[in-house]
Amino acid sequence: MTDQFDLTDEQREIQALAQRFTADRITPFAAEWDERHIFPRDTIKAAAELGFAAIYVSEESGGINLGRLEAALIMEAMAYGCPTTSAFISIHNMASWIIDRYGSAELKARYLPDLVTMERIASYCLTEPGSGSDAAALKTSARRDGDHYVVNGTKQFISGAGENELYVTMVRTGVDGPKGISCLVIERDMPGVSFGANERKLGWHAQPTRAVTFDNVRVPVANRVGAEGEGFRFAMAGLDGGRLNIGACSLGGAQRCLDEAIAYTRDRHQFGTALSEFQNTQFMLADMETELQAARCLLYVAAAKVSAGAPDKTRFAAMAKRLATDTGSSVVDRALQLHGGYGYLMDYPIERFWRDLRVHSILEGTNQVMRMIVGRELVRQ
Ligand code: FAD
Ligand code: 2MC
Repeated sequence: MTDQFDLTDEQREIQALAQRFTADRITPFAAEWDERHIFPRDTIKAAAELGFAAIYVSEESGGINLGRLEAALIMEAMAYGCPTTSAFISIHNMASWIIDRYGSAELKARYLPDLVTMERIASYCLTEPGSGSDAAALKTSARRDGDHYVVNGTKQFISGAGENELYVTMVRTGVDGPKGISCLVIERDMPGVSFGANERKLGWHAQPTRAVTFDNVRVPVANRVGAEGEGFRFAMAGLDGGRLNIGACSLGGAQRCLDEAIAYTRDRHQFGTALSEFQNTQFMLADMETELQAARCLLYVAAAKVSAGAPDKTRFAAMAKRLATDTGSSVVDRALQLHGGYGYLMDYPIERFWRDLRVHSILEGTNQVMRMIVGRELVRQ
């Protein structure tokens, strides 16, 4: 029985590799990236050298072709240093996987070599100003004109926008609703592509978020991923994995804050004793550890289901994302409380994780949407 619930040797190796990378290249610098709003492109590119830009891209396309559990382990490890950077790399993985999984041989040959090395980085563009949770209501239009589509519309809240070279974009080519949506790879330098101002955010300071506007952008038909009308399904399938990764980013960030809280409460004395000797402290730490382990177990099961293509994979990914992100934020909040006033200061890392993890309950589908996915499947006849 134990074997079934343990990581394999190979999984432990990949986890250790990601942990070493994080300790060397992320953790020492993350506070400065946050404070000075630095986008660490060199570090992100160094992650690509380890294969982390194409974790579940096939080997024939240059990826390392691992499963979703391995991806979660990598994201969790990197989020221990910087959830923002880890999540950024996750989004690139999601966009690259969509091209590898559903794109034509020609499209893959054109883009994947640069994506796996992160010579070029990809954004994922679904959200619009008028359609967030109701993603299938998107309006960005792609009208066919010979060998091209003419794309018009605006995407909102796009991670990496302006910096990234490629935009895996859901557009409307047909009827209203999900069946009229297609997926196009749009290049930053195509005429008519422009970007809004970098959003001023509560967290995720180490990466830009901007609106992307398409004004009569002529995109070759050859840049369409799959057939017309399949884009929404690709977008959702991508998010099955993305949601696991975002959950893993919350777990990694929360684990860091739990470790910081244990160290801090052993060190800090009040009323003549270490804070860690108070039963209240031990009970809080015990609950944080228990809840984190429970969320991690569900996330790893969900990851195994997405890898295996299980029929209930989407429901499990939604449950795991909901639980891991809510639990992660709650653990970080309690870690902050255990630091007292010092937890509120930028001299300690907790407040950064508190801000960075907050958005994980909102993006890649709000946690209300996660409940919708689970709930409606439960009551479906
Ligand atoms: P809304 O959909 O307007 O929701 C507002 C509130 O209403 C939420 O609490 C929601 O849960 C609730 N609600 C909505 N419908 C229902 C319902 N039926 N039942 C109950 N409650 C409901 N998008 C991309 O495509 N690509 C990106 O790279 C990207 N990066 C992002 C980065 C950041 C920092 C942020 C903040 C967002 C990013 N997003 C991105 C967008 C993100 O996915 C959306 O913000 C999210 O899906 C919610 O959409 P919305 O903001 O329009 O909120
Ligand atoms: N995999 C494959 N196909 C899927 C799927 C999945 N996980 N989920 C849905 N589909 C298919 C579904 O089978 C259906 O096709 P068919 O009619 O052929 O069976 C089609 O897609 C439409 O699905 P629904 O009927 O479920 O669509 P609906 O409009 O009712 O709701 C909902 C979909 C609410 C789940 C979806 O709009 C959603 O996930 N909203 C949240 C948006 C979101 O997550 N945005 C994240 C943006 S990215 C981001 O934030 C980043 C930081 C990158």
